[in-house]
Amino acid sequence: MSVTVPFRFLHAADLHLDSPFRGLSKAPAAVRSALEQSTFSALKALTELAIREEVDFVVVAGDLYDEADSSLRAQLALAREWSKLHEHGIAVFAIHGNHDHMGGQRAKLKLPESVHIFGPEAMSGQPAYRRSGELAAYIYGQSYGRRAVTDNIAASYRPSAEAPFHIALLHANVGGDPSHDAYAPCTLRELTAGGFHYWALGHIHTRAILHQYPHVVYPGNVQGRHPRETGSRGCYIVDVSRSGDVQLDFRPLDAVRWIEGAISINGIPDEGELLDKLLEVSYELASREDGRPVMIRLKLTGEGMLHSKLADGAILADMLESLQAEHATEEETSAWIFVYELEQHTREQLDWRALEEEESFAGEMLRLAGRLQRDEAAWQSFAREALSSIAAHPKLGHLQRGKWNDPSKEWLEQAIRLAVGHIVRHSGAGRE
Ligand SMILES: [Mn+2]
Repeated sequence: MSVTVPFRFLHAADLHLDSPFRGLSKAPAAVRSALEQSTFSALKALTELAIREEVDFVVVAGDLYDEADSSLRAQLALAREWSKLHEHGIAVFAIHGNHDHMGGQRAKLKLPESVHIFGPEAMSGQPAYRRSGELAAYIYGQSYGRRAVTDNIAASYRPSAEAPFHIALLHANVGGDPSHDAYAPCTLRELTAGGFHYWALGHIHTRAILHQYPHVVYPGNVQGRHPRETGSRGCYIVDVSRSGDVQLDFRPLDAVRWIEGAISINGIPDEGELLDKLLEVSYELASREDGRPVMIRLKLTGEGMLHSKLADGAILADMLESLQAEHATEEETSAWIFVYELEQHTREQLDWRALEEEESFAGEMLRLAGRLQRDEAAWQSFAREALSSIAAHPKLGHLQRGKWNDPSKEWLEQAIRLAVGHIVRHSGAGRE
């Protein structure tokens, strides 16, 4: 395939403007306000990126607003940012998704004429031009008219015009991702067979390139909205060459990043050293996020003498507070660190070697685990038998995506530590 002219566009989705951040009443004011501003900051970063990278146009695949009855603040922000793009000759093509469907209440704000929002009735198409005026592509889309669109709208998408390149905007759950609502369900196969060159998707918040030539792409959301949306969030800059080559370049836009890390208590003698270690690890984690403010969840793992102290919730809470206080001193800088949660996953320190020799149920279990560790075939058949009822269960079987049939040795390690730990705790055996 060859296109008439090379061009560049920006693909984003799921801006979720004015997302609320709940459950952070104890966070310092600077942290709370940065989070409240974060979706707006990401939008501004998007505008700046589009201008700096001299893209020809921007496509946004739904969930511009977090709520269908969107706040005036969110609408004003979008109108303001898109006016800036308009001034730079950058057109915007967008659809509404389930969060910001067109059935909601909105002020009638005037958007620049270079912004095109696709309607909810049916798929329609629009020409997209390079900033220098040549026709670059046709863009197609259909917005949600109500929250729950459960029919396959992709099935009605057709490339209609004689354009050199066809870009389809779609807010949908492709392939039935169970972690997101099954809106506008469709399969990857349907999309790749549809005659489009690039499916600019939205809805799933974790970026993924599902297919190349034709490209089927989720850019993910532009800002993590809660602790489970970890890691960098942003958009793709897409370059289409004269010969039809498509190149994607991910660019982060997030203003605050949610991350997590784990610290083992093995060998740490007291709370003072643990606090030092927690500080060190949080700096180390934050330093990998190119100077962005970070929200960190730290998990305490391992076995050691601190376990029994940490099992006391009050000490854990004190530890978290001290850690937050240490970080609060740098709050003035733009790259602040806030540890919002300290999770306790530690275990009692056991004398595993003595236990393995012991004539007890725990000892017998440890010896069995040892034999299974050494004998792959024995482990496979043992695990399959033990897990067969879960694998056959109509709902549970989907968890872990069929990994029940390929049991990991790590499970054995985790299971034996958990089981023996419980037994010992209730019998008093094997303690150091
Ligand atoms: Mn969304």
